[in-house]
Amino acid sequence: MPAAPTHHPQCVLVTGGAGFIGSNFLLKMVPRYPDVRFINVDKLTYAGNLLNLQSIEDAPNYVFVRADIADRNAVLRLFDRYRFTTIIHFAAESHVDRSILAPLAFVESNTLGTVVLLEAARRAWGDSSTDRRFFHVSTDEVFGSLGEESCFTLDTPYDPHSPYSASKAAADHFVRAYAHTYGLPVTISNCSNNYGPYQFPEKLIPLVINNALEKRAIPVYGTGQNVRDWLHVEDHCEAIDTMLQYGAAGATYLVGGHGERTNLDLVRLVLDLVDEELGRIPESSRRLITFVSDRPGHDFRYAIDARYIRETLGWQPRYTLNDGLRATVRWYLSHREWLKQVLDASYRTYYETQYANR
Ligand code: NAD
Ligand code: TDX
Repeated sequence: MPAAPTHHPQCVLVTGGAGFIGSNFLLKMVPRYPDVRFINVDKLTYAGNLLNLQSIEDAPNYVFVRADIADRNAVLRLFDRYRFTTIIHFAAESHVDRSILAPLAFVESNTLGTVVLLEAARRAWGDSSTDRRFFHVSTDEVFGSLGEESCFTLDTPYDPHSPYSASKAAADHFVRAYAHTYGLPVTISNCSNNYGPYQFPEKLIPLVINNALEKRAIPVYGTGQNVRDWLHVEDHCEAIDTMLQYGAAGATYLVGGHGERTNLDLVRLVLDLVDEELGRIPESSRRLITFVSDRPGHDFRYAIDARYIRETLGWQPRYTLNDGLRATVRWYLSHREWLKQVLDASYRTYYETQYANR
């Protein structure tokens, strides 16, 4: 790691802190940095859950505000009330399948919401050269799809394919435009697929665990040969902490787990772990695997070349995929109340819409 920090966070606006990655981040950082104030701003969509944050809700350095980042007046009021030194921007509509069903919410939250934040930061920070940072959490999906070989690098051109990734790519372009035009001090990270505690069970890994628990069919899109690069969410949160404090202003970092698997291999691995943890007959849950029609425009493969962050900032993942998946399966099996609470009527309606007649 470089010797000296490049940024010293004091008052941090965390957007989307009630979601999967945001809550994992706050659960770690609020106790770790008692002298730093964290203001969590979240709209509490179906994906936001304050239950995740119960252990820090009374911490003296933590505040929750319910607001929509695309609501300009609400965001300006926040910037009037707090003197933010730092913005860590997680808030987004994050599920590709939902973006295919209803794209406009993605443009509003992911693209417009980001520009509203950038504009508020530019007004609040002016052209002051004091220590400020806008940290934008983006995704590897902005680069499109890889073939069997090679990885996404810092030179890979943008080529988003889904409404979700297009809305994130547009946001990335605006972040760079604000850096270039107004000198806003920004950092962008493009990360691969995360997994771990508190992930909403619309995403592949928690969906597989939950359906296996309920002995329901496990829907695998197409032939299951698509490849994702899986990173444990705690490794991602540590990477963000490092990039924020030690990364160069204006830099982009690619963050990945070297955890490439085909979806079918991954699903089998998760099911075998569930069987082992529940004492079921080994490999018995594999019979639940059901091939369903493919996701429209389904990207074939994602993989990250994370050399730059490793070589410049010394970050690398700590979890192996096997250990991370075992810990994740155990977490879901021991948090059935959390699962029950998020699997409400709106989840069932979504599930019916997404998976009926596939
Ligand atoms: P998530 O869907 O679990 O959580 C998103 C949070 O943002 C929720 O709490 C939601 O209520 C909030 N939110 C949504 N729209 C909002 C709005 N308009 N105003 C305020 N709050 C709003 O998502 P996640 O998986 O935690 O992803 C967080 C960020 O990381 C996203 O920007 C996503 O694009 C990015 N990312 C995710 C992954 C992944 O694998 N999950 C990988 C790379 C990058
Ligand atoms: O039921 C399913 N069956 C299936 O085969 C689901 C939900 C998914 N899949 C496949 C599609 C993908 O190839 O599994 C893979 C992973 O799917 P998701 O969990 O939906 O993730 P993905 O589409 O890869 O996007 C994720 O990683 C990048 C996050 O949702 C994004 O927010 C992040 O930016």
